[in-house]
Amino acid sequence: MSRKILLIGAPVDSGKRRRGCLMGPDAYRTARLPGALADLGHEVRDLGNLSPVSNDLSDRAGLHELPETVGWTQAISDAARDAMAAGLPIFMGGDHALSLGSVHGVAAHAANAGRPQFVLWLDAHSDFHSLTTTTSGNLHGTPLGYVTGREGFDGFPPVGHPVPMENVCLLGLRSVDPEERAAMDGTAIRRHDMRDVDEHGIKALLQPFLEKVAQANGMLHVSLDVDFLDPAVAPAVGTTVPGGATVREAHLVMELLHDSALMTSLDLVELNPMLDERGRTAQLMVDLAASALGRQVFDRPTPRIL
Ligand code: HAR
Ligand code: MN
Ligand code: MN
Ligand code: MN
Repeated sequence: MSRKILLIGAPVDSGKRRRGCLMGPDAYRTARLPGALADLGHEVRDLGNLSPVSNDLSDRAGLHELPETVGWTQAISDAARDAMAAGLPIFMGGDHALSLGSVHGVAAHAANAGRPQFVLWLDAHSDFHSLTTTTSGNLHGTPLGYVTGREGFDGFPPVGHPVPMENVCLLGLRSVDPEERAAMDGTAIRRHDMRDVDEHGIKALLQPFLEKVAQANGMLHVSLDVDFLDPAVAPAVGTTVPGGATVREAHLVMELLHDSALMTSLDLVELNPMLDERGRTAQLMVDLAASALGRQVFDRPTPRIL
C-alpha cells in the first residue's frame, strides 16, 4: 500500500547533557531515508526542520534546559497534529525529548478522530519520569510519563488527551530507575525487559499488543530509540546499555508492524552522529524505517496479524 509520508526534522538536543543529536535529521537525509521510502512506492515529502517555539519560562533548578524543551514540545506537537491530518509523519530526531511533543500531538489528533491512541516504545529505558522524580534532570527520560498524564509537568502544555496506560507497550528494557519502576507498578502498562525477549522471542511479546490495537481500531505511534539496539550494532547513542536487541530482532519488529498495517506515526530518536562509526547506526535506523514501511525480500499479504 502506498502511503503519504511526511518527514519532519526535529533537531532536539536539550533533553540531556551530551550534545550531538541535533545532527540527526541531516544524518538520516544523508543515509537516504527519503529515497529508501520512495523506492518502496511511497509518496515522500521532507518538510525540513522545526525550531522550538520561544517562551518566557526560566530555568528550574535540577532540570536541564527546561524552557527550550517546552518550546520544542509545543512546536513538535503542533506539527504532529497538522501532519496527522495529511499522512504518516516520521519525526527525525533529535533526542527522546522529541516525543514529549510528537505523542502529545498525535494523541490530540486521535482524540479528534474519535480513535484510541496506542504507543509502542522501543527503548532500553522506560522514560517514565516526571519533573519531580527525575534524578538526572535530563528530560529525555520523561516523555512517556508526560503523555500518559503523570502529575508534575508544570510549565509544559497541558495533556488534554493522555494515552491510557493499558495502550502502552515497552519493549527492550534494561535500564529502569527505581522511581520509574514504582510509578509503573500497579498500572496496566505492558513492559518487557530483554529477559522477556530472550525467553519468549520478540514476536510473541509484540503480537498480543498489535491484536489489541487492531481490535480497538486504534492509531499506533511507534517510538524507536537507537539504544533499543545493542550498542555493538548501533554505537551512535549517548546512553548505551549492553544486551540490546539484535539487528534481526529489530527488523522483525518493524516487519511485523508493516504486516499489521497499524502504524500511523514514527519517531527515530537519540541518534548522535558524533558517536557513529562511518554512518552505520544512521544506516541501520534508515533500514529499520524501510522495514516498517514494507521493505522485504518476499512479499507477504497485508494487513495480517499472525
Ligand atoms: N532514566 C535515566 C534518566 O532519567 C536515563 C534516561 C535515558 N533515556 C534515554 N532515552 N536515553 O531512553 O536520566
Ligand atoms: Mn528513550
Ligand atoms: Mn533509551
Ligand atoms: Mn536491512
